[in-house]
Amino acid sequence: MSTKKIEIENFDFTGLILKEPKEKAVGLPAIISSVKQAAKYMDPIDAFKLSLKINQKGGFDCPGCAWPDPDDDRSALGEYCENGMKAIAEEATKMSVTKAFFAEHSLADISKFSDFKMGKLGRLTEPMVLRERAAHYEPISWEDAFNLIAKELNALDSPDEAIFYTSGRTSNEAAYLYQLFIRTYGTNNLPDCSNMCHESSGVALSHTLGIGKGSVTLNDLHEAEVIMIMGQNPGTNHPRMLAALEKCKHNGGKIITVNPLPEAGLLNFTDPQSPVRMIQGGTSLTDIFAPVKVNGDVAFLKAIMLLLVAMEDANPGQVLDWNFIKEHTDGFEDFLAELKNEDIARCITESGVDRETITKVAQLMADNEKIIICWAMGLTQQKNGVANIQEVVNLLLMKGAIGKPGAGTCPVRGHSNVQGDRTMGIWEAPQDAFLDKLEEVHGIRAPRDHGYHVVSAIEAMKAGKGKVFFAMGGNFLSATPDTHYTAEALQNTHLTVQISTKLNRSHLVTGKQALILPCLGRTDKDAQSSGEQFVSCENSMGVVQSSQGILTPPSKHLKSEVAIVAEMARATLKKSSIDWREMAGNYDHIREAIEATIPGFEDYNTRVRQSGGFYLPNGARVREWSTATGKANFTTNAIPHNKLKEGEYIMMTLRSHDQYNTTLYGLDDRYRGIYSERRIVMMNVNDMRIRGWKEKQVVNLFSEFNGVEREALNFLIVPYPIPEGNVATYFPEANPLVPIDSFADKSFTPTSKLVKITIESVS
Ligand SMILES: Nc1nc2c(c(=O)[nH]1)N[C@H]1C(S)=C(S)[C@@H](COP(=O)(O)OP(=O)(O)OC[C@H]3O[C@@H](n4cnc5c(=O)[nH]c(N)nc54)[C@H](O)[C@@H]3O)O[C@H]1N2
Ligand SMILES: Nc1nc2c(c(=O)[nH]1)N[C@H]1C(S)=C(S)[C@@H](COP(=O)(O)OP(=O)(O)OC[C@H]3O[C@@H](n4cnc5c(=O)[nH]c(N)nc54)[C@H](O)[C@@H]3O)O[C@H]1N2
Ligand SMILES: [Mo]
Repeated sequence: MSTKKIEIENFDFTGLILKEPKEKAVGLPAIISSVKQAAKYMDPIDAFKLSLKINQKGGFDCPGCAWPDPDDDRSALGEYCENGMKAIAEEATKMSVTKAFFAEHSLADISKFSDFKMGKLGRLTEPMVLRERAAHYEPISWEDAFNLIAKELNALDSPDEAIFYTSGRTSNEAAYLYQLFIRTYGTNNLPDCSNMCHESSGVALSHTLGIGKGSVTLNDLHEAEVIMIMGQNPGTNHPRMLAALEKCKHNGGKIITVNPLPEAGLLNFTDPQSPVRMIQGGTSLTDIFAPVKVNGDVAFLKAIMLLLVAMEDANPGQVLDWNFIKEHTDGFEDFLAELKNEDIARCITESGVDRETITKVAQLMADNEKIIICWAMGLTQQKNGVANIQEVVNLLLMKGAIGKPGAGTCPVRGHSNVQGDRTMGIWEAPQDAFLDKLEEVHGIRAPRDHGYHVVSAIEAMKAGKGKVFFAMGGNFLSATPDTHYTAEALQNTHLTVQISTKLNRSHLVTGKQALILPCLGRTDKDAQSSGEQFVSCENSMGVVQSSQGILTPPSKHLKSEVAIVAEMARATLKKSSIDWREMAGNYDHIREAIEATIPGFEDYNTRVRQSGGFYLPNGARVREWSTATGKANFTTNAIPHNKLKEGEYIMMTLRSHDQYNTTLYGLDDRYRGIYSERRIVMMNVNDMRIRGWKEKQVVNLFSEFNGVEREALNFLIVPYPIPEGNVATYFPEANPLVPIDSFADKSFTPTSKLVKITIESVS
């Protein structure tokens, strides 16, 4: 028996180097950076083959982000981007983790590796089991692994004691089959990464517009007169979005950026596919930069709306879209009355943006009709995440800027198929209509009680009510809030199972027993009994497209996610009337079931084979409102107050340029000028001066919430242009500070961008 400790965090510094933050994104340095990454970790022929197929019609869907591909012409070089290439290099690496590695290294040994080093070990190659009290993982046959899962699942007092997490890379086919298995087994415990991501968008948009997805298409972005980008860093996280913004500017559009940080990618951009423009120096993207305080967005939006109302009063009929408001919306009177109660001076102060800038933004909104608002985690991961997005909707509704060309809502999704997974029924709170259909199509009885989301799943495991934890991808331990609390929760279970491509810390912090089930990735060929298969994914704008890998898998022991689910279902559900093997043998059969169950997938097998795929129906896009009122709803939302005591700061946790969530491509954050170190805290120089602190000062961070103290030790201060009172750290290093019980109202999304902390100098 091993008594050695599993490390949950790694505190070592790696050698901080600071340079001036960049004012320009992409261009030549981006190409060099991704080529270096590919050259270092991939076979050169594989790298070349993949670069030609990425996001091409009939190619594979980049496992990076969920940004859509152009409907028409796509660059011959592939819809290429630096971070897409890095995502691929990470998956198509020539390195691999074999049974010899696990024989040599105990869990305790591996846990001493940094996350960066662990990721670089390469692809997982065969199923492994961690027996009770063992110090090492050992090989297990697939059959024994499925039998172990079946035994544990069937031994539970209730199916609700099992929890099935999903990350957002899972294809439509695997996701549909997975939820079908889970519901046939008998639970709706389907937490997913959306719970930590765009759940606030889903909740807000469903209530106000009747669909939890955005309303715009890529062409709308090209056509917009004004695009406002809130709480999003596309230069790093959605690089191909910059090309759409550039097109918008080229067509005369204006861009407003609302962000506490002057993110490089939004200031200036050079398209890597345009050598001429690369030499010319690129396009300046942002016309107005509004540096809001963290969580100042409701106040900011209300200030703009108050100015619009004032302009409308001065010029009746010139500013607001009365026809739209009358015909399509509900609740305008109440909304307006509440809005007029707000004091504009107070809104401006609370937003952190000066009056002049806010007036300029309001003027642009007043003068134009085709307006798009884009947002990501800066708005959703807040206590008032749902309110943030409802205010975004209010502003668009006043202007009638939804459901017409060049206008609408644009929540920019994260994982490449996170939106598709939800469409497929990966949701702890499924609608009855969906469950009715599932029952009808498959002759099963679907459970009706809603299941656990991420936060309640952790609480359930902590309380001993969640006994088997299953993860379809992802890195639950490191991605969730309150890392040490989550670790205790996972360690409380009987069995943890991870279907994964790469080793991560969730494989080390386990239940009494643990399984690693290695699977094929997006870039791998997927051969089943009827031949080679393709899968399909839905991007941020509701386009469903096929994706087919082209590389020989890194090991012959890998199974596809679909095959794993099917075999697990066969082992667990002895009397199931569903032919799991037939579906796994030919994914067309899964798509037939999807077509029968979910609206919008008519002729799925034909249309998914069409070049470029097809659009799913979207009510908001055509002004059909599936809301309780049958109209688009205005809402009223209070301005949040974050009173800080002396020495308190609001911390947001961000992605660096060299990471994909918990996967670290490298240790640099090139655009922000922060190199070779991740244990940093960005701080305003005035705040530093008050405390007498210098650049690279070593500090510890503490958060106190509902009487519980949390800490994250050993961080280096980086002076940065961030509003006073706000600080920024990287995710996942700062996750131990995010309280488990601090989540957004209504959406339960952890407040990863709103953590009150104190900071103490170490020396
Ligand atoms: N290369 C790469 N691509 C990715 C990912 C990755 O890790 N790496 N992750 C994927 C995933 S899952 C997701 S969800 C997306 C995430 O994409 P983003 O949401 O762009 O990612 P974050 O780093 O969380 O950045 C949030 C931005 O919000 C700003 N912000 C923070 N607080 C506030 C606030 O109160 N108000 C406003 N207005 N802004 C605020 C921050 O300064 C930052 O610019 O990216 C996806 N794409
Ligand atoms: N503090 C803080 N916490 C956050 C956030 C934040 O901004 N701040 N962001 C949140 C957000 S937006 C999200 S989406 C979550 C992300 O949470 P997750 O989705 O759980 O985390 P990832 O790091 O994306 O998961 C990476 C792992 O997925 C596995 N993987 C990769 N590709 C595949 C595949 O094709 N199939 C399978 N089966 N496995 C694969 C690999 O083993 C890899 O180690 O984190 C959330 N956590
Ligand atoms: Mo995400």
